[in-house]
Amino acid sequence: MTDAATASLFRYTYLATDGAARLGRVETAHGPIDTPAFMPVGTAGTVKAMRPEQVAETGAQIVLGNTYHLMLRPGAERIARLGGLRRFMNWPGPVLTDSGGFQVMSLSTLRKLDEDGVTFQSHIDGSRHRLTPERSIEIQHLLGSTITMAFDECTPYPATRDQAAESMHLSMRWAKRSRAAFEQRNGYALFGIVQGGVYEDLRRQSVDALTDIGFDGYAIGGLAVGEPHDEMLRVLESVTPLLPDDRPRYLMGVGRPQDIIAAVARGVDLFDCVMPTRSGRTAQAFTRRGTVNLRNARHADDSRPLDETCDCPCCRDYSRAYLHHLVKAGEMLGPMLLTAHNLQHYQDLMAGLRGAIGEGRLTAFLETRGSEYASGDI
Ligand code: PRF
Ligand code: ZN
Repeated sequence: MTDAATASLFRYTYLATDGAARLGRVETAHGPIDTPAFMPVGTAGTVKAMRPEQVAETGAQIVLGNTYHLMLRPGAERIARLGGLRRFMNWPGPVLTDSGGFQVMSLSTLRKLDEDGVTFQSHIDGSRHRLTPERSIEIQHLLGSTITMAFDECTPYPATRDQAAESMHLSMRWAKRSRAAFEQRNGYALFGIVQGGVYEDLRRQSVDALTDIGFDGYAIGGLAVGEPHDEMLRVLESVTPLLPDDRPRYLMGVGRPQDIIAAVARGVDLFDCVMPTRSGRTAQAFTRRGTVNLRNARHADDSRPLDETCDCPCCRDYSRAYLHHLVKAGEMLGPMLLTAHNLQHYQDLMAGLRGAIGEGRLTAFLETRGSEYASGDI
């Protein structure tokens, strides 16, 4: 195949815009992704409590995996021998893998960062490991990742301007090394990650550095790390207009439904977050009227479904009383049903956003759905 044909197999096109929001589609070697899209988190090669078929039934088209967890257990070389992550976990669609630096900083002990990379101890058994841009890209290649993420440092919050600048420049040097280490293949992609903390001029420098290198997509990192909600929106508003409009934009680790809605309105296409899956395991359910805690005794005699407007297996076939019982009894089916519901809720939200953008009624959608979520716990 010619180079031109090779390059055309990973492609982002938008079909409609509404303000800064885009309705689009990403084509990959492993299938399409309709955007704006939410990617369920499958950290350790599984979307916890869900079989892949059930994940697909919610409407999810791509899942996320983690370099950090999979390199430690069961090991990237082993997964490669077993046919790659998609085959290993029986997920036929596209997979995006995070590059590891963020997880090293949040999970491992005795981390030591230098110009070349980071040395750390496993949170599982204390063994010593090293990640560099080159090794992270190699691991993601061994995993067979559809979308590989550049190796970066997520600047903590708060950070002084000097700290944020130093960290961002390191991430940009690592981005260049990530690009050089990445082997371009048909329908596979490498995304760069914008850093720079809450400083708009640093964010602009980061976008310039990444677009000079050239990536197949652009992620916005270093947000949702403790800064106030309006700070996140201010930074987003300053970054998305600078990004090339023919590449997908991914806001890493976000978020609550109201954060996703606000970011879509500002031009973001891809999201991932543990919130729907983790909440499902701690008995918290998302509904259009707010979050519901199934541990609460008020559900004990409630024969109604969790969410009348949802047609997931959990809401179709089970009562709030039964879900409450499962949670109280510590039964595994509780997390399974609540995770399925929460993922369905997130996917329905994304479908709603896509419909609204396509029909030019995003403003009305933001007003109604945004205020519904504002009610908090119900
Ligand atoms: N970098 C990477 N992964 C991430 C982040 C980041 O900044 C974040 C920040 N919200 C979540 N996951 N590589
Ligand atoms: Zn449901």
